[in-house]
Amino acid sequence: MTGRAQSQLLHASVVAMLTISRRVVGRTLSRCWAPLPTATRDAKSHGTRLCIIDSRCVSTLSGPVIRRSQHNPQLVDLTRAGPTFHPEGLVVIPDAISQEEHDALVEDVRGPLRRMRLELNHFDSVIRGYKEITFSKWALPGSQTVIARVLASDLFAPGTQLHPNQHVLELAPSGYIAPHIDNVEACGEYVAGISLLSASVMRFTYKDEEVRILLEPRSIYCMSHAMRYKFKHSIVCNSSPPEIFGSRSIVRDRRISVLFRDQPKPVPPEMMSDETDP
Ligand SMILES: O=C(O)CCC(=O)C(=O)O
Repeated sequence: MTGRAQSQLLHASVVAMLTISRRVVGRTLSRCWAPLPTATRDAKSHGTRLCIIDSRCVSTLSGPVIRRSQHNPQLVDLTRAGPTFHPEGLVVIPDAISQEEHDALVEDVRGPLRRMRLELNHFDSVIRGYKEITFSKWALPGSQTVIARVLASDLFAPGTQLHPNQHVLELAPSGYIAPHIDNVEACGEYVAGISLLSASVMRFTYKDEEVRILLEPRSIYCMSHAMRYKFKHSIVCNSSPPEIFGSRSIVRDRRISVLFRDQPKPVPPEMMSDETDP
């Protein structure tokens, strides 16, 4: 049997298996996300990708696989980078989700965000002008597909235990995220984010080194290694004159991000930040 025939057979059997399991899982699909303690990527077959959560198959999906190889280096500004920059630790994938998927995510979080007040100051003073929720009730098929596609991507090393919920952060046009390192007691090695609505620039700083990335709507970024542990990251506030990235002038408007993090794990000693907090 040729490799192609073998993969077609595998594909057909997987589709048949999923058709049966989807009949069983059926309408409980969206509720499956919430109560489960961990989400582990991955299981893949040709053309059909399965999302395994605690060994239960809850979703099939179609659409392109999200792969690290889709990283676009033009979205990373290394003009002021130094020796601590870790290329593998910063992936930016443009057009990672479709416009329909983007709109589904925005629609799913619209109600919960609308009911919240804009917070002017985060408890640790890191964020200003924002709303945030922990979210798991993705109801629209487009949103569920995005979540499953991210879990099935190769952004996270195999076996990574992702938090089952996503962190959704809305930033007002006048809001900003000050330079910070995510609490290592709350999350592990990865922070990945899908950007919605408005383009923005994220800045990574470590001592006198700086790296900037351009986050377009529908893109996904993933930070890890030194970029997560040593560099502080921030989303700059709208300034006049506006932030220039390449030939573009970026004026951020209202922005929503959907963030994926993994469970806390020991920080490798060489990754300990030796910078003092601001
Ligand atoms: O909104 C984002 O993409 C980044 C959020 C962030 O910096 C954080 O939650 O630590």
